[in-house]
Amino acid sequence: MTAQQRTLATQVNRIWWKEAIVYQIYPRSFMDSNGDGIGDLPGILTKLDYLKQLGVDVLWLSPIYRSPNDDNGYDISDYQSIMEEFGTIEDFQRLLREVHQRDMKLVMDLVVNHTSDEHPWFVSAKSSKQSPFRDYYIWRRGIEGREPNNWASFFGGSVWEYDEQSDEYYLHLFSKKQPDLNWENPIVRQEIFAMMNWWLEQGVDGFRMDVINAISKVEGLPDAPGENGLPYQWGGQYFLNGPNVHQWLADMHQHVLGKFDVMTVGETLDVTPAEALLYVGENRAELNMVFQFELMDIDSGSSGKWDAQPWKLSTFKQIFSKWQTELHGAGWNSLYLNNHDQPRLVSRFGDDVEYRVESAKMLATLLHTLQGTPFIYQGEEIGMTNVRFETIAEYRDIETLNHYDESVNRGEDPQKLMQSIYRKGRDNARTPMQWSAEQEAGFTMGTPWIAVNPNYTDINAAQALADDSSIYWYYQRLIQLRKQHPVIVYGGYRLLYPDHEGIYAYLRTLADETLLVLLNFKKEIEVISPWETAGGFPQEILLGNYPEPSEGLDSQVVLRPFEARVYRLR
Ligand code: TEU
Ligand code: CA
Repeated sequence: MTAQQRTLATQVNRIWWKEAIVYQIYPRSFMDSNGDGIGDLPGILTKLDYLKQLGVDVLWLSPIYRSPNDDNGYDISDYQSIMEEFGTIEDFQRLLREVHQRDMKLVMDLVVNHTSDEHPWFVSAKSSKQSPFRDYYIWRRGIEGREPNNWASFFGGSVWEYDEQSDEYYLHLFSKKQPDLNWENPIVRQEIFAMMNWWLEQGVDGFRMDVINAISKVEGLPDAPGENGLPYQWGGQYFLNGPNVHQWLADMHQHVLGKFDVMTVGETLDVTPAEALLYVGENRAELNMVFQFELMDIDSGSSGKWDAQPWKLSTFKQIFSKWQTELHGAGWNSLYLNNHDQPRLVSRFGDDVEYRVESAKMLATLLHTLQGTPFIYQGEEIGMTNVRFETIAEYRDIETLNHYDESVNRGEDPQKLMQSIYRKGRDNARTPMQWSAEQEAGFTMGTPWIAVNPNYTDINAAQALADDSSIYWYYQRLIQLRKQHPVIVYGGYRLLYPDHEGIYAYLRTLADETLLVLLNFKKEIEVISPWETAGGFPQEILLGNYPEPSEGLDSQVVLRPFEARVYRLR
């Protein structure tokens, strides 16, 4: 036994979801099996070997429940059946079986801050104030002919929708087809816990919980300061991390999660590491990890995400370092740089033109050598990029379309709006998975629900599988590296060169093993002599994203554009 293995055996409590790699599937855009242009469960089934070969352990499916698709499944009309376009419950059971047969796990998306307005609960609630389901949602009378308060919805306009029949408004943080559930009602909590138990009894291995820190709203739902409603950045005080959220999650743990060996990750907008620890602290029985948004907000301007700004590497490093340090030994991090709501990582943080392959591998090296559970979003492993559709008519996302309409109505320049949509729109991540250079990228035999990115002829999985220097195979090596070196999962973290605007360098240490990770985030060549600061000398290079080592003095490292290296030190 090496010292490292001894440390591991005695000091570290090994847990499968800390060692796992998660792969997120956005089913609508993953693989279409029947030519209707919409990805489906039988389609996913045909790609399990591709995912297994990559080395991932857990698949997270974005919502597959019945839904009218106002927000692509994040508006659920029946929590216990499968969306017709995606298949049947039998298709689901088969998928789950085949995932388990391959020794992988499957995590469901849990969307319980709101339902669809077509959910039978809401249909009944709306039909009459006497409905037993009325109190499943949040209804208020207007004040002097206007909305009960001035909060703004994430998807534009007020959070309140007027219902003429009852002369009351209902609250929706997202679209008006996504009414918020009233978690204050204990029957609502019971219903949700029962539904979760049902899925866990089916054999699913956990949940990714949609906007879970929004379920508890501030009592009295008071007005926010400011005349035009509540901009997103201020939301925290009113409906994020609200007064009862921890009690309810503790109850959920007691009545549901604690009974199973499952993985949970909460999507939590606007949380600091200290707030995150209240959800994921190892001394608290709530969630395993959360998705933080600090990094995703790094390029947001004062008016929010659409007002995209340049970002600085020093800030980027500061954010990661803060989360690495503050959660170490106390809670657990999730690691991600994109998902179905965010632009593609290589377009946002790398270079998707000249150094697409190098920068995709460099960013992957970051995610897979930090402490936390890495999440890969479909297509990331082949370096898929943002898309630029010529007209707004080709876009599908409700957030993008509402934003465009509202802004054009306010008189903003459509050309400028398209530029910000190219940079930040959610459809960047939602174009079909690029499987091959064949028709519609091999995604469908029909017409896809959203157009494929025209670059599929060059960027696709078939090409990646055939090229042993591809991004795909690099991800496979990174995943293996993590499995071979527990220091990557359980070790400590120390940042070097905090103020450097070109290089991200850090040490990972566990017992006698120390790794040094060097990442060049720029096109310019950088030369550094890290050994003294690192307190060690190179023993071997475990991984790099350039085939040949660069020339330089022994004491120096020459980092080429977007170069990544992982050293083992002695
Ligand atoms: O996202 C929560 C959320 O706040 C996002 O709307 C985010 O602010 C936005 O996408 C940034 O552009 C979750 C889901 O991930 C998202 O797909 C859903 O639309 C949303 O909840 C409502 O369920
Ligand atoms: Ca289909």
